[in-house]
Amino acid sequence: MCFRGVCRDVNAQSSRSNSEQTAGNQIRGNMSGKPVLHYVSVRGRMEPVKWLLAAAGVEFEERFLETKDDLQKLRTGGSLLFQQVPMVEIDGMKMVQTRAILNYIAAKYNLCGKDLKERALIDMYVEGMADLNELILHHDFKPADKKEEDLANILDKATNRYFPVFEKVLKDHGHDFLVGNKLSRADVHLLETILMVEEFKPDALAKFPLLQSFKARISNIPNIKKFLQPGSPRKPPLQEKEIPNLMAIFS
Ligand code: IBG
Repeated sequence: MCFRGVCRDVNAQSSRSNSEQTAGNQIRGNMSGKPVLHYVSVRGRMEPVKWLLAAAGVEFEERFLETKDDLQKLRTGGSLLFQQVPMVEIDGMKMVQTRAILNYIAAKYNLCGKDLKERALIDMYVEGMADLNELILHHDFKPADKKEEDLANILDKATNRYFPVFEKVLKDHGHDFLVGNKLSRADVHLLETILMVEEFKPDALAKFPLLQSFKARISNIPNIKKFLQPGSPRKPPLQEKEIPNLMAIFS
């Protein structure tokens, strides 16, 4: 899907204007050693990247595209392999493609299981969640007359296809985490997904007691707890009024 971009301050730590930040980023690169996340100032495709970094306890900086020109600057500067964001500067690379970025972070911070078989399970769970998340991502951009039907489909898929699978995994596996006995990216992505579905339907977990306790447990892991607190880089749900600017940036 194509939208427009925006460039704004991430952690709200800087008093410089957005355009100064954007221009500065082109010139300076990243002196802090922290990953730098280039995206618009909404959840979109960057949010799971922030979740993984936060879960791993990694601090990062954000550069928000605010105009199509901001996106264009990254393109003409040769920073975007496929002319698209998300883009993450990390370990001397300018990574694009959300899944590649997530795979790298998960591998680097040992969130992919202890062996190939754990990794295979984690990948299956994560890909299932990615399918559901893709539906959620596109919901905000559906025309008004299709929104109700689209939401019904999301809730149907969440509560009749995906949540039952993860409820059963937790039951059969019998540990605190989806795979092995240690936090993996699957746990992090599942918590993110649960919270998004609950924004649509607060009682979405009513029939899933193990997912309820999973949610409480994972939310309480210190790095994740911090990310869930107000003032963190986590983004709120997209607002209708933000859509025209996104369309302007990416169209
Ligand atoms: N497969 C790529 C990935 O996962 O990184 C897709 C990237 C992508 O589509 N990026 C969009 C883009 O750069 C921005 S995300 N478009 C410009 C172009 O020329 O293709 C847009 C988006 C939002 C919210 I914001 C939900 C879904 C998509």
